[in-house]
Amino acid sequence: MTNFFDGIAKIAYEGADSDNDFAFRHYNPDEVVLGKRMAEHLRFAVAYWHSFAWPGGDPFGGQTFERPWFGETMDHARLKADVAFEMFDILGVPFFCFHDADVRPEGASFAESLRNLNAITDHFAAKMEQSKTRLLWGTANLFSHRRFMSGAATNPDPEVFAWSAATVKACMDATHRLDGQNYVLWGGREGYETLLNTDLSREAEQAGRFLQMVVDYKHKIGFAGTILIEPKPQEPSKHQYDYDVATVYGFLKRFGLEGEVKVNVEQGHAILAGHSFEHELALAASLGLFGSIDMNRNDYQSGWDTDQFPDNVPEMARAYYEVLRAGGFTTGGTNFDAKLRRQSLDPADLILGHVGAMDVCARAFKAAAALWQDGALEAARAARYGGWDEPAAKAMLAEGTLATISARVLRDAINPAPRSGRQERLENLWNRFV
Ligand code: XUL
Ligand code: CO
Repeated sequence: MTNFFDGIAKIAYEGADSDNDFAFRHYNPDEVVLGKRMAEHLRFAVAYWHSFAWPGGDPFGGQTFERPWFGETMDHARLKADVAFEMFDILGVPFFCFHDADVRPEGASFAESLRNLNAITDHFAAKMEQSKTRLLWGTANLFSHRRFMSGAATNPDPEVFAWSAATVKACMDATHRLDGQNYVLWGGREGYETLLNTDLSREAEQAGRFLQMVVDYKHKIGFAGTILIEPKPQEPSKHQYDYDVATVYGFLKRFGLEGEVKVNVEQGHAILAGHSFEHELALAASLGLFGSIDMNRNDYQSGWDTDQFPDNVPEMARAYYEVLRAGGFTTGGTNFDAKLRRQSLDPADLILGHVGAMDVCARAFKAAAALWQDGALEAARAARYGGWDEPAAKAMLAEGTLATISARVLRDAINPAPRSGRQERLENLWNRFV
């Protein structure tokens, strides 16, 4: 025991009327909803980087957090892991996620960094034998170190491409070793700052080739998890190539990878791209790309990636309704890619940020599940498209031409009568559940 969370006991479900800060009011992992335990529907994950590696800086000031594991030695890294697994246990979270750079000190050479990563992977493996927490996904940090300032796979320097490929191999090996459910690629620096120095065609070819290598390696080592791309439109780069779900789909099609790679959709990134979270989720599902979610919001006023814990039940309910329509998570889950506010110094803040987020998600999920079970919304949607079940409509779609359709419009004197979209009625229905 490290005693970092001194005196904080395991969080239990106490029901909506509890006045205990350190209790769940809505997240009851064992409650069965739609035939499955809530824990299995929601599949919560803690993000190692924000909770244990982020020092509390912002563009105007540095570190505010003081943690006994801040330091660049393996002893620090092991202490950090010990505290992390203590928090996973207090929260009862089934999963965690990490980047290489969150968990090990950077070495003086690639070989030393690799040795450090492998040693921490061993440490994680030993801890996971005593813990119920599993790995939702691993990933490589190809954006913080200055070597990646002009991109990783899309860098003009082939040596950075090589370094990035070797890094992703190491992170995939660690993820595979720890039986990760997914492997994520977020290309924070895969984009450009100015077109004046950028060759878009080359950079796209490099990114496509890189992803093909990732998919080949997955099959070579027999990694059974899902490869996920996490779209984001900008920040840190001015323009990022994985802008949104639609852009990622076009990229995957171009390189023949649409059957191999899915998406990890983040709430805050969806908003930065000018979409809603539910739009990105619905589109991912309709394109066969839905994989996992990062459930962290941005501040709607400041307009940048503030990575806050979710606090808005109606918004999260829209998201979980789309998750249910997509058939729920398979390898994916709900990762809190969220950090505390930099004034939230206390160990208790770290616990309470997650407790609140898990409760908001559970409450939203239950509302979405009740509406899904009720079926009225899906019935209304199906009725709206009911005309397409008629034989003539089916034939038109299957074998019609402009000429045959035109002949039928004239012959049958077709004259469509506009019908209400019933939006207000459906909004009222929605609000009866949320
Ligand atoms: C950055 C972001 C990352 C990815 C993993 O905005 O969301 O933390 O989730 O690299
Ligand atoms: Co994210």
